[in-house]
Order: sequence, then structure tokens, then C-alpha cells
Amino acid sequence: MFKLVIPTLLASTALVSAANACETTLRSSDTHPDGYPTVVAVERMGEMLEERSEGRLCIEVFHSAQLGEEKDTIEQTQFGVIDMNRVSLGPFNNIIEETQVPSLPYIFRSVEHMHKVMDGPVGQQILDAFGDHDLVGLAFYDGGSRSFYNSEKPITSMADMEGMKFRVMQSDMFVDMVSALGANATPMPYGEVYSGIQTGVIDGAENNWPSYDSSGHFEVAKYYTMDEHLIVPEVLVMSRTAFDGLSAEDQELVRQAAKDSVPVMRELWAAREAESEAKVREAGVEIVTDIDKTPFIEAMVPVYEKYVTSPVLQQMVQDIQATE
Ligand code: BDP
Repeated sequence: MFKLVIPTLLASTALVSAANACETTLRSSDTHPDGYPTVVAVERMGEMLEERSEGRLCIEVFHSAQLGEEKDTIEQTQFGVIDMNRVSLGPFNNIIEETQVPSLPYIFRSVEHMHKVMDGPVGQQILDAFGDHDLVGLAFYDGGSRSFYNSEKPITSMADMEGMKFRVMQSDMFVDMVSALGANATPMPYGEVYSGIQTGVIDGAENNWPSYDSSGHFEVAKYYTMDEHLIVPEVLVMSRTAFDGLSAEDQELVRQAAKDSVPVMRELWAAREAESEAKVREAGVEIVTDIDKTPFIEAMVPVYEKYVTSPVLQQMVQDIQATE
């Protein structure tokens, strides 16, 4: 009896002291569930940080939108209520104009092209832009390519989208993107999409394989068309207040650990994409793969004209297009 008690006590003491060892625990938000690549990548970053800071710095990830929907958590991160946030660039479009450029439909030729651009000077320019908005841009993560899905019918051409209602992220540019395709856009928080489709408030939405899978949207919207209109990266940001509260040495550790979490994320992402695609196929989703993207690409000209207006953004678009 006595022998059994001792190891239990020792084990729990060790746990308590490990938790107490962190002088600062950064609270990080994510809309995705536990185990999703973005969530795991930030957790890995936290492990690196804890080890490299010898326990001074830890990260606690609040997954599953526990801290709120993206638009709200972004504001809270700007106010310093939330320390870190992993979000799509989409909900930043209305606040930071540079984030519109990698969110433009069909701007990237492939995921490899996106990586090349975001790992280079244009990516750095975008990370720097967060600095003017009470945030620190730390790293970009993958978000695959996004395509339309709906509960009504297989979409085999742009004409099929006429008059249909699609949810988009809360970005004016995405509203215009859907309008340019002849459909109607409803911006709404991610967490409301499932019931929106179920109740018929919207006909569908658009997303990548892992989100289509983990959100359960495939259960209520079984027609998926691989038009791949967006390859919009995701971003990991930190609140300026939280960042400024760290020593220069710890700030550098945070920046480095964020960078080091990127290859981890990319590997997790690639595996999850394949897994999710297989899962939804298995579940009986009807997938249109042979869609002609040319009319979709041509329909985006007015969107580019409306949003790529300043010389800075025009230069960014040119730089992206010139990236091999
Ligand atoms: C997912 C992104 C997530 C967005 C969501 C959305 O990872 O950050 O909140 O799409 O559509 O792919 O809102």
C-alpha cells in the first residue's frame, strides 16, 4: 500500500513543478480542433520554446475556438488580451492591406509557388506590415487550396454557381470574388457555417480538405468542386504588448521557434490533406475534378482591379508573378 502511494506522489510533484517552471505562459488561439496541423505546430513551437528558454517561456494553445471566432480573437490579440493567434490571412484583409495580395484568387500557381513567395522578401514585407497594427508577424503556415462545396448540386462550370449562396471569410475581397463568379456571398464566422448550410441559410462555402473534413461540412454539403480559387496562407501572430513584455533574448527565441515550427507544420499539413481527402471520398462526397479554371481566372480581373490599387500592392503582385 505504502509502496504504491510513493510513486504517485512523486509523479504528481514532478508534474506540478514542470507546470510552475514557466515564468510566462503565452496563450495562443486557434479555431481548429485538437490534433489539427496548425494546433499541433504551435504546440511543438511551445515545446521548443520551453526547452530553449530553460522553462522561462511556454505556450498554451486554446484550440476549437475556445477564445472566440477569428475576427474577434484578432481584435483581442491587438488589444493584448490574447498573446498569440494562428489565423487565416483572410480575416486580416480588411485591416492590413498587404495581406490582400497573397489572398488574391489564383495569385499562386501552386503550393510550391506560395512557399517560395512567403519564404522570401514578399513574405517578409507582409510579416512586417503586422507591426503597424499592434501585432508581430511571426510565421506563415499552410492552408492548402480552397475550393467551393455545396449541398445542392455538382458544380461543373462557373454558370452552375449563378445565384447560389456561399459563405466566405469576413473579407470584402472574398465577397467581391464570389460576386464576380455570379454567386452571392455571405461573410460569416467559421463556427456558424455548419448550421448555416444545414438550415439552408447558405448553399455552401469554400475551404481546403482538412477544414472541410474537421468542421464536418462534408456531412451537410457533399458536392465539392476542385476549382482551387485560393491558396491563402495562414499566419501566426503575436500581440505587440506581449512581445514587448519579453527581453530581447526571449523575443529572439520566440521568433526562431516560430520559424522552426514551419517545416513541422508543412509536413503535418501534407499528411493531413491526403488523409482528409481520402476520408471525405470514403464518406461519399461527390468531387468534380475536371473543372475548366480558365473562366474562373478571367472572372477575377475586376477583383484585382478593385483591390490592387496602390503602387506597393501592384509591385507585390508583380514580384509574386515574377517568382519562379
Ligand atoms: C480554415 C482556416 C481557418 C479559417 C477557416 C475559415 O485554417 O483559419 O478560420 O478556414 O474558413 O481553412 O474561416
